Amino acid sequence: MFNLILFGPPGSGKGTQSDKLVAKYGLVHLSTGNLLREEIATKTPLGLQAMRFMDKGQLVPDEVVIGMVDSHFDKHKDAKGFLFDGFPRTVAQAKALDKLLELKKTEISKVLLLDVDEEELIKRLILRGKTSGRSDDADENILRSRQDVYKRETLPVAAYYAKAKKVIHIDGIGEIDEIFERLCSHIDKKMK
Ligand code: B4P
Repeated sequence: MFNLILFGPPGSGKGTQSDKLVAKYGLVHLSTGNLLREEIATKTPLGLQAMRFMDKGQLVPDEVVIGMVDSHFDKHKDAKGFLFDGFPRTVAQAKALDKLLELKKTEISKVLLLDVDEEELIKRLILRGKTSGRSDDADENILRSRQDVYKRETLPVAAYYAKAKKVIHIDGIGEIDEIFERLCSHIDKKMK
């Protein structure tokens, strides 16, 4: 199996690039943000619980997210690999993912980290908020607090994978296709 993590702050283009990467490489896309929004849309108990955190720009509790990933993972036993998007977002989630992959006798190949400065992120998310209908994009204070949560709770995940020499920094500023090419050139090298 070939498993990648697309990593970066909120608004760095993880969702945008993931759609293109799964189409090119035939990986199973596992976006915890999308899975949580589906749970909210269908008003499941998990969704109603998650909504309380997401609306405030906070992370959903680890046990909720890990359980959800676990069951999604089980639905794709024949996958040739996974693209994890927006997961793991805490060190506890990263450790849980390592264990899950170990049970399947596989591991994370690379963590591709999209570097984008904060003012550009806020600009993108304000723009997305005008059309997305996402309550977590609607208010600049919530957008700023999502960036703070990223620095405090999610950046340590990059340090966790850096210890295993798995992190590759990618310039996340520029045209969408240009950034896609940068990502592909690293993936192609790793897949050879
Ligand atoms: P996510 O759904 O993961 O989304 P995101 O971080 O907001 O955005 P992403 O980086 O995917 O940006 P996108 O491509 O859309 O998280 C939402 C929330 O869910 C979290 O805050 C949290 O509450 C919860 N959650 C999710 N996973 C969790 C977990 N594991 N644990 C706990 N809680 C969890 O791009 C943003 C915008 O920029 C788009 O409008 C796009 O069109 C634009 N854009 C993209 N690339 C661009 C470029 N190159 N130039 C200009 N604009 C660009």
